[in-house]
Amino acid sequence: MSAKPTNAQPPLESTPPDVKPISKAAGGMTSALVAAKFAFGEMGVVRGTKALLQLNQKQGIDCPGCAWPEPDGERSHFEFCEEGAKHVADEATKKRVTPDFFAKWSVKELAGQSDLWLNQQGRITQPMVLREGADHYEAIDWKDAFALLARELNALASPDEAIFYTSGRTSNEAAFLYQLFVRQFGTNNLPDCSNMCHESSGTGMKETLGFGKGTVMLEDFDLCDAIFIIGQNPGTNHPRMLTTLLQAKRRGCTIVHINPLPEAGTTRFKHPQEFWNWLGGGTQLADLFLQVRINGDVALLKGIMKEVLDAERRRPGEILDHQFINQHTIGFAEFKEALARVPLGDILEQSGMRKSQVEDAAKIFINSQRVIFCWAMGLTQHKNAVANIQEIVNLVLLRGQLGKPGSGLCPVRGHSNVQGDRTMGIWEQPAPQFLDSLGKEFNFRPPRRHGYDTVHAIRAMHEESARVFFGLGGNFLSATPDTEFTAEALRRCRLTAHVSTKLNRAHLITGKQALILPCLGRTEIDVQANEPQFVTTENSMAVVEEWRGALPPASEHLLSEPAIVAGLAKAALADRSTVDWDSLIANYDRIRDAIEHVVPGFENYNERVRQSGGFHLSNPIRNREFKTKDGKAHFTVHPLPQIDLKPGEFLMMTMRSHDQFNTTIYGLDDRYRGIHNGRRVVFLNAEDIRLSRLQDGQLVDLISHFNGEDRVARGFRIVPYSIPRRCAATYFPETNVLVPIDHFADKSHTPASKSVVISIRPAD
Ligand SMILES: Nc1nc2c(c(=O)[nH]1)N[C@H]1C(S)=C(S)[C@@H](COP(=O)(O)OP(=O)(O)OC[C@H]3O[C@@H](n4cnc5c(=O)[nH]c(N)nc54)[C@H](O)[C@@H]3O)O[C@H]1N2
Ligand SMILES: Nc1nc2c(c(=O)[nH]1)N[C@H]1C(S)=C(S)[C@@H](COP(=O)(O)OP(=O)(O)OC[C@H]3O[C@@H](n4cnc5c(=O)[nH]c(N)nc54)[C@H](O)[C@@H]3O)O[C@H]1N2
Ligand SMILES: [Mo]
Repeated sequence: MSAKPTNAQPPLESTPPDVKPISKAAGGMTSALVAAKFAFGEMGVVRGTKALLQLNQKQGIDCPGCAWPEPDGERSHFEFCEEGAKHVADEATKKRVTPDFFAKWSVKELAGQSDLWLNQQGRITQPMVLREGADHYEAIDWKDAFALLARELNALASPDEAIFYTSGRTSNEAAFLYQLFVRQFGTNNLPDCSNMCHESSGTGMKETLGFGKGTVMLEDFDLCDAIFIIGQNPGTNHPRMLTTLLQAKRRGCTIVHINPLPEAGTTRFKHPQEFWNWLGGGTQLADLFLQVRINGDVALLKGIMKEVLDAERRRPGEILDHQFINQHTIGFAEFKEALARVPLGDILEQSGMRKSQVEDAAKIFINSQRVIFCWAMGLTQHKNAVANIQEIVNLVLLRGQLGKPGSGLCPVRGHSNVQGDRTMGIWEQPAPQFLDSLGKEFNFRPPRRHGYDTVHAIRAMHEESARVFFGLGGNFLSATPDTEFTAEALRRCRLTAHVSTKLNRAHLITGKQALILPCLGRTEIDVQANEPQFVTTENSMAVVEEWRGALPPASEHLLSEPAIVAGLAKAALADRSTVDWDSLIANYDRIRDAIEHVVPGFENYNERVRQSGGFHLSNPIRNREFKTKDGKAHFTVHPLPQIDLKPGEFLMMTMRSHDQFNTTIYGLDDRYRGIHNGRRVVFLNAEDIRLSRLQDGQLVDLISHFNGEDRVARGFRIVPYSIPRRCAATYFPETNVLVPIDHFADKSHTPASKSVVISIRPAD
C-alpha cells in the first residue's frame, strides 16, 4: 500500500485550550443564555423559538438528549435545559451538507477537519456513495443505494459476515423492524451502543436479580430518604435529573455524591426556572461528597457494608432486614464471611477514603429507610464493572430496599431510547422465548446462534470474518475503543454504511465502498401514506411514550428510519421475506401491533401509548419477584480489583465535556471544569504534576500500557485539578485511541474506558 491511510483520530488542535476559573454552579442564567445563543445560531430565531418552546412539553418535541423521564405535572415553557436546547438545535439546524459539499471536499480533506467542524456543516440532505477507489462521495438515489447494499449482503459467504450496529436514538418502531430484518437475513450480529454503555448494569443485575432494568420510578424520588449518585455527572449529562434532586433535597432528602471529580451540579445547582435564584449562590445538592479514586468503588462499597454489618452487631435486628434476607435472598452467609476477611486498610487505600468518610456514608445509609442508588458510566466502564454493580446490589439487599417504595436501583441510561431498543430485540444474545414469538408472528425460523457484541464485531471485521458493516445511527469509529484498530477493521470491509443525520468521522474511515443514508430526525414530521406518524421510546424508568416531530424535514430526500429499514429489507430479502414491509411502513400502528404480539408487556400498545404520559412496563423486581433460576436475589462475593500502577503510571478515565453529545462536539468549552477553546486536556492532581516534573500548561503525549502493548495520543495540555492522586481524566473520543480493544469488562464486555493505565511524557 503506498498512500497513507486517512486520519482516524481527530486532528491536533492549533492552540492549546485556555483554563479559566471554574463556573461552580450548574444551570442558572448562563445556561439559559448559552442555550438560546446556540439554538438561535443554528436554527434562526423563528425556528429556534418554536423548537425550544415545544421542547419537553406534553405533545411537543421530547428532548433526545438523555433517558431521564420528564415530570408528569404542568410544564412551563422553561422546562428545557441548556443541553436539551443544544441537542434539539443541533438537529434542527438550518445548515446543510449537500452533494455539492461532497464534490468540493474529498474524504481525506474532511478527515483533516475537527469533529466540531464536521458536525457544524449541518444536516445531510441526500444519500451519498463512495465508490471503490473514489476520493469523493457522490449522490446516489435510494433505489440504487438499497441495491448496492443488497448486492454486497447477498454476496457474503454467510449472513454472519454482516454486522448491524444500532445507536440508542433509534425508536421502538425502527428498532423492531431492524432486528426483524436482521434475523430474517439470518444473523444475530446486532451490536449496539449499549454494549459500551450500561451493559454492565444489565449483566450485573440480571445475574443477581433476574432482571436487568432499573427498579425505581420518578415518584420514588418523592419518597426516598437518601440518594446515592455514583460515577455520574448529572449536571452535564442528565440535567433534568437535577430538578428531581432539587425537589428531593428541599423536602429533606440526603444526597451522597461519589466521584473522583467534584462535578458541578451536584455541588451547586441553580434551576433555570427559578429566576429568583439566579443571582444567589444556588442550592448545594450533595450533603456528602466522597472523592473516591478511579475504580475505588468496590472498595468503598465494601467499606460501607462493613460498617452496616458492624452496626447490626451493635444493635442486632435493628439494621438489617432479616425477613427480606431470609425470604428472598441466597448467599448472605458467604457474603458476610468474605466481607469480614477484607482488610479495612486495603479498602481505605484503594478507595482513597479516610475511615471517617466511609463511616459518614454508612451513617446516612443506615439512618435512611428508603435509599435510591443512581449510577452511570463511572461504574460501568471498568474491567470489574459487573462487580461494581453487584456490590450495589449487595448493599440494597442488606436492608430489603427492593420492592419498597422510595428505594431501589437506578442505572441512569444515556441515549434516549437505548433501553427501548433492547426491549425491541436489539441484542446479540436474544432470549429463546423472544425468538420463538418473533418466528411465530412472522412465520420464519430466526437464527439461534449468538452474534457479536461491539468489541467482538470489531475483532471480526479486523480478521475479515465480517465484511459488511451497517450502522443504524451512531458513530461507530469514534465511539468504540482503540480507534486505530477499529479504523483498520472498518477499512477491511467490502462496504460500510451509516444511517445518519449529521456528518461524522465514521463516514470518513470506510470500507472499500461506503454509503451515507440520511434520515429524518426525531424533531421532524414523519409522513407516510399521507398521514403523519409518531414513534415511541422507553425511558430510563421503563415508561413508554410517544414522540411526534414538529418541524418540517431538513430535506425532501430524507427517509424515516423505519422506511430505510424496510427499503433495505425489501431489496436484500426480496421473495425470501415473509413480511409485508410496505404495509408496516404505511402506518406505524401496524408495527406496534406486531410488537404487541411479540414483546410481553405491550398489550393494547396503540391505545395505551396515546394516553397522556404513556404507560409503564412492569418490573418484576418491584414486586420482589426475582427471575433467577432459584427465584432468589443473590448476594455475590467479589475480590478487591487489582489496580497495579507502576511508578509514573496513572489510571485514566475518559469522560464527556459540557459541550458534546457523545462523539458530537457542540463547542470547545467545558465551563463547569474551567476549560475553554479546546478539548485536548489531561486533568491531574497538582502534587502528581510536581512529583512527575511536569508543569501546569505543558503539552504532553499520553501513552497507554496494556499487555506489553503501547498506544499513543498526542498533544494534551496539563491541567491541575481536584482529582485523587495517580488518577487522570481526559475527554472521549480524543483518547479512545488509548483504550485497548481487549481491555473490557468481565462478562459484559463493555470497554474499560474509565480504567486506562497511562504514562505521560513531554510532547514530541
Ligand atoms: N450533554 C450530554 N448528555 C448526555 C451525553 C452527552 O455526551 N452529553 N451522553 C449520554 C449517554 S449515551 C450517557 S451513557 C450518559 C453518560 O453520563 P455519565 O456517566 O455522567 O458520563 P461521563 O462523562 O462518562 O461521566 C462519568 C462520571 O463518572 C465519574 N467517574 C469516572 N470514573 C469513575 C470511577 O471509577 N468511580 C466513580 N465513582 N466515578 C467515576 C466521572 O468523574 C464522571 O463524573 O449521558 C447521556 N447524556
Ligand atoms: N472512551 C469512551 N468511549 C465511549 C464512552 C465513554 O464514556 N468513553 N461512552 C460510550 C457510550 S456510553 C455510548 S452510548 C457510545 C455512543 O456511541 P454512538 O451512539 O455510536 O455515538 P453518538 O456519538 O451518540 O452518535 C452520533 C451520530 O448519530 C447520528 N444521529 C444523531 N441523531 C440521529 C437519529 O435520530 N437517527 C440516526 N440514524 N442517526 C442519528 C449522527 O449522525 C451523529 O453523528 O459511546 C461509547 N464510547
Ligand atoms: Mo451511553
